[in-house]
Amino acid sequence: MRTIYSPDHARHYGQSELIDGKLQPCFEKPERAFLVKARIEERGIGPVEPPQSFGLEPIRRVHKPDYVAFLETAWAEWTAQRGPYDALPLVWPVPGMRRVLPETIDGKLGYYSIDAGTPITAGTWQAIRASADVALTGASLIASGGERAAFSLCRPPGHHAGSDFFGGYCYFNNAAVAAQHLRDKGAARVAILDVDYHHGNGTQEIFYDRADVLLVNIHADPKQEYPHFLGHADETGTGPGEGHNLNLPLRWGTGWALWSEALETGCQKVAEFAPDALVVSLGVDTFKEDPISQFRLETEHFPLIGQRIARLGLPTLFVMEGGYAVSEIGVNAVGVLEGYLGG
Ligand code: SS9
Ligand code: ZN
Repeated sequence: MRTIYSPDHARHYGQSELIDGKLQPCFEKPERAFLVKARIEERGIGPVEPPQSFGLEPIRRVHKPDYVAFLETAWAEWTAQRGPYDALPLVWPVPGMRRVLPETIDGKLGYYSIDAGTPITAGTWQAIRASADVALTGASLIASGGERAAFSLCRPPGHHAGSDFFGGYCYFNNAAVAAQHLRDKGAARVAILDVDYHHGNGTQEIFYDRADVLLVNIHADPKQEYPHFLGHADETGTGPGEGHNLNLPLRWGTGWALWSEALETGCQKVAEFAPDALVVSLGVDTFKEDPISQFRLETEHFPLIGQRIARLGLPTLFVMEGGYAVSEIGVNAVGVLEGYLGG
């Protein structure tokens, strides 16, 4: 399997995030992608290749133009109005207020975000463009029919980013950009299977009213876990998208027995939809030792995930999402790919 990887991810290196009432070192750090790449090479999964440049047009197919423009200039605006240190938002337009775009950077940061854990740094723009290109390059390998499967080693991750907001360490929704690209290159129906520990609220927001993209999410119950305000089981899609969103929330402490049942349910839903291609939002923060998560999957379970996905028999793009147990992220992420290849 070919892996797409750009060293430009390392240009995004946040100093701190607001978590548990404290400013702490960012869990989402360059080392994550370095270690996944090293494990790909160690296990001989296949070539590691740089992305092609796709420009902003395929990104604008799922993100609003004003949001894309904001991300491009946010660092310059922040440094001009504040200083040369990371930008974080701190006030949001909740219901009861008005979402009218402010003129100053503090207001814009709140307007375009959902949390204070997702810094904008000097190299964020370059890194998020590279990450989207990594997803798009992987998608085009699948779309051309040349490859049955590919791995887009994206960083920063994407599934919390919506059509016009960032958060949860995510800026551009790489999996959504890839899924839309597959549609635009001829796939009539695309399914996205999100196995990250956290609900992919951004992906859901982007495709919620669409019948051509099925989204299945297996994640920690939002009543207990981030992102808290989306990801409930009764969210099934709207309008033409009704029935094309399946949320499978699970309680803290979930281990392989219950998690794999949800995977089975999710895979059956994908199979019924009979898509032309599958995008897997591959987070491995379901691991029992993940520092910010509360599921209990073990290293031996990750290949089983890949095996089950392989049984769907679909052209498959794996897109890297979360996973913060840095010493194990490579073993677990590549474990899924090895299970897929052997399954
Ligand atoms: C948990 C705070 C979580 C954001 C997590 C984003 C994960 C992206 N107490 N903060 S995969
Ligand atoms: Zn996650």
